Amino acid sequence: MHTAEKSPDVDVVVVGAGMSGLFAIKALRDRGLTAVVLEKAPKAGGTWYWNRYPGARCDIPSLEYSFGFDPELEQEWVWTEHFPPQPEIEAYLDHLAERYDLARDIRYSTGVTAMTFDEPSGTWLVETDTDDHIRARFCVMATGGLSAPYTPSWPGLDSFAGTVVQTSLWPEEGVDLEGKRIGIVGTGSSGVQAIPELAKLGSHLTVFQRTPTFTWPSRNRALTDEEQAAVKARYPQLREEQRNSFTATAGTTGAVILAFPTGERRILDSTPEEREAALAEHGFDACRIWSDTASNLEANEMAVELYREMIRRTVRDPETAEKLSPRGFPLGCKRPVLDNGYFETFNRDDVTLVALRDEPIVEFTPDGVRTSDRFIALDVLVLATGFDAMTGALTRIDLQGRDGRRLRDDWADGARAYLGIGIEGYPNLFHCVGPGSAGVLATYPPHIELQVGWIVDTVRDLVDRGVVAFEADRAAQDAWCDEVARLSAGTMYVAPTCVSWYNGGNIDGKARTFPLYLGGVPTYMERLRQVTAADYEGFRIT
Ligand code: N01
Repeated sequence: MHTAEKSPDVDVVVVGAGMSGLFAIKALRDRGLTAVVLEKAPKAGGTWYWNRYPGARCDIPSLEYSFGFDPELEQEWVWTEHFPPQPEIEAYLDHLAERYDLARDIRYSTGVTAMTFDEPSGTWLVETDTDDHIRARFCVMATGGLSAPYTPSWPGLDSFAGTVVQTSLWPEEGVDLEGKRIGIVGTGSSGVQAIPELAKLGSHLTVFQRTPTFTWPSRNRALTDEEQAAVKARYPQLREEQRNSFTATAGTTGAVILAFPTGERRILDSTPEEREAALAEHGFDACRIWSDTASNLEANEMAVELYREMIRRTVRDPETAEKLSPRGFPLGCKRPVLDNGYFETFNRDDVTLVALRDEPIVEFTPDGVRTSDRFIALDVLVLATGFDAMTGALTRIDLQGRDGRRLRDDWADGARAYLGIGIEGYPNLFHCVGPGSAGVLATYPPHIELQVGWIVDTVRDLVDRGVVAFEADRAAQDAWCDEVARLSAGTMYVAPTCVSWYNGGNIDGKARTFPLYLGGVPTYMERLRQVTAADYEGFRIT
């Protein structure tokens, strides 16, 4: 095709209409750019559309887990609970789409299958499963960090005659669980939230656990009118606090995201009496109040023992308590989990725990599952088995950059990106909260406003300047990846015994790297500002 025939249909294709995509489309439009959003789901919402399993809710306070770009919106929107339940966040995002008339630029039920960069014209051709071919000058990948579900395979799974459902692909019409024998695999955040609810709905619940979880009582509660009004009265300050906070949170919310220790006292110096007093005062949180657990594995193990003691005090059956107790990996290496009565659920007569390391799954049959020790009849199998996190949503697209390079090949040994935004070899492509940014270590809406705001401002500037290609420089990308690695060195996130979706260890065969920027949001944003001021230092402009 002649270059002239490759003139773009739009300035920007945005992939995904979750939080980042909705913000991006509004911001692009506000800056006078044309854009089309391609969204696989039949409606907006991203994570908060797909994850509609019983018990799904956010673990960041609702008044913080929201956008601050429109003072009227944040004043008018009413949250009902401290931690917002999924339906409420979905309704909030629906409202956003409607309030700013975003839907007119969104093509729903349209999954992106392939993207190819054409170097002479400096354009991307985006192809979809509905046979769209859209040519754009720039692409903004608002594909989410936890949006590519991971489905393990077991022998015979296809023969299982009951219902199989993934928490992250929960159907809008719901699943009939009433009185059913339910099995659930996975005890991360999704499993821990679903388990107490599934136990209430089914006639029996079997929990298949591979690795025990650190989870803390959420102490969720209804929001009173008074506390909501108090926050709304100081919203500008709260947003400022978020922008200036390491994790884009206000107050003490950051502890939820990082599980960093909050106290000043060393557990290594503590007496048994002090530790007992800590248990009496803080319960499960007693393991998080010491200063030395993030940097010293011996201290960390002492704190974990406090945690195990709390499980023993909560779960009546000693054998079940022991199976639920984390061992062999440090506290704080994974995303902390918040629960609503998780351990108490194992005191119910109609809930059974199967520890898969002692008793692995052998096969599924039409009627249920056979482990090494027994047969368990099931009507419904729920998979809370997590995600091919941070990279999966991009590598599942056939994404071809310059010179026919394919992203899934380039990232086979781990994601590499400059500033978590641009990728060498893939010009004119921007990634929202991608690998190399603070990403999931920050509260999404404020982080999105800052980082996606930077992307949109940059695109506006590049369009005004008639730039054909804007690409991360190899040396700058390498230096940034080194910086990301340097910041995580010595932390629990990269402890050899830590297996998590943060470091790719949750997926068989996936490269083990920790691609999150641990410098905090303010430092990250300062860096972006410096890059802009130095005429996009680290990017090559053609
Ligand atoms: O996924 P996970 P998730 N056989 O990867 C198990 C966010 N989130 O969806 O630990 C048996 O944490 C796996 O076992 P193991 C939040 O950031 C937030 O729960 O690998 N088991 C693990 O138990 C969170 O961190 C909220 O040994 C298998 C589970 O499946 C992130 O999403 C709510 C298995 C996966 O846990 C991901 O959470 C929900 C196999 N073959 C999610 N494969 C809130 O805001 C996997 N597992 C509250």
